[in-house]
Amino acid sequence: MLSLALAGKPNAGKSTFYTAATLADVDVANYPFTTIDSNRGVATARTDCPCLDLDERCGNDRCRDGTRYVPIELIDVAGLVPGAHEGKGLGNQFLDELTNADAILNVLDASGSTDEEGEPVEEGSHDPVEDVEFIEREMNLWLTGIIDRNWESVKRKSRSPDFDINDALSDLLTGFGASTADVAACLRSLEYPEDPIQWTDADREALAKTVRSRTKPIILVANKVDIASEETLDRLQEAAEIVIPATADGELALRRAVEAGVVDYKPGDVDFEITGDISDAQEAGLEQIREVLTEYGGTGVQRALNAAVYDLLDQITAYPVQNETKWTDAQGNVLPDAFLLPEGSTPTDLAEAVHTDIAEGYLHAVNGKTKRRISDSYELEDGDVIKIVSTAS
Ligand SMILES: Nc1nc2c(ncn2[C@@H]2O[C@H](COP(=O)(O)OP(=O)(O)O)[C@@H](O)[C@H]2O)c(=O)[nH]1
Ligand SMILES: [Mg+2]
Repeated sequence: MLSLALAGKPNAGKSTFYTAATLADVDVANYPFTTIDSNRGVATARTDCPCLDLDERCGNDRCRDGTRYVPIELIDVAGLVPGAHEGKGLGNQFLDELTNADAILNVLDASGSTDEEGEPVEEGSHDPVEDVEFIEREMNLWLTGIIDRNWESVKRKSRSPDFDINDALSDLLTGFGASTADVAACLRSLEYPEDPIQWTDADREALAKTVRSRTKPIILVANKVDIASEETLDRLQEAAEIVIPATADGELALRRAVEAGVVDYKPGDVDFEITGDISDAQEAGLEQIREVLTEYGGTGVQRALNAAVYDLLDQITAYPVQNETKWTDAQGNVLPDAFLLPEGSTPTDLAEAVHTDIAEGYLHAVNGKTKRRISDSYELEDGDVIKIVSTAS
């Protein structure tokens, strides 16, 4: 399952974001690792369900009236402080937690009410733009440290006649979540001395940066927009490529209100409806949240998850079915599963994601929308409904 990590300074709102994003997940029991520890849970990406093309909605647990929620893993990494790569704070432990992540949501306090160490200060007295690069810098330094500490062993290996720099570095970097293909791509983009003995600190640092940005891309979540100044937000928007204004607190309040049955709201909606009896104070609180939603087109929590999944990681959603006409599985469930796959994935990649047995017995695939057989090299499109014909199914 795709994995996103929330990183940032203490008090930026990571845990609030995490709680909101993982609350009211209908199907958590099906995902055993949701209970591995308290800071790893199931959140979702939001997309249009293909059942919108059918006469009736599919009725899947994760489909709400044609809005489909696809499970992803979310990790709440405890707060990082500057110097974490040297073990400051609880540094290394937390950087290790980032290892499993496919992408990082850098949550920062856009209101400037926490200083560089994450200590509360008077609102607006810290410039959050200074926090933008900090996660990236700590991760780069941390990875550089790992490469530096292991360079002796790379040099030793290089004396062997069948030495291959790509293999040696892949061994070193798998722990960071970098595949052999990732390492090869990074090396192609760099200029470096043939002989590891001649590598300089700058060469190793450049390698670390490239590997980090390829395997742990980052988007910025400008949290606490409800109390942030517009001027700061404008500057934040310019400081990074993808910046999502958000109110984690607002999302949490809405999801709790939904749980209590007093509000009608789907995560990612740009508005909500009050449907139950609430106190004047509660209503005033919700109306304040509505103002933020109206201004920013939602609370930003779902938008941040979606931006990471679909924009940063370039995923598509594909729906495997057994019956290409009814879009059902063997039990008659309509659109039972949704899989996130990287853009450019093929029917065989989908088969692999469903089950290795299905992949091994793969014969061909049928596009559920056109009912036509598709080639093995067909590039899946977002929202495709695919029947995989396999000796194993
Ligand atoms: N005003 C405002 N406060 C928020 C928002 N999100 C979180 N907070 C508050 O910020 C504080 C720190 O939040 P927490 O999630 O514990 O931060 P963490 O240390 O990054 O996990 C708490 O008091 C939250 O209620 C938000 O969107 N707006
Ligand atoms: Mg926390």
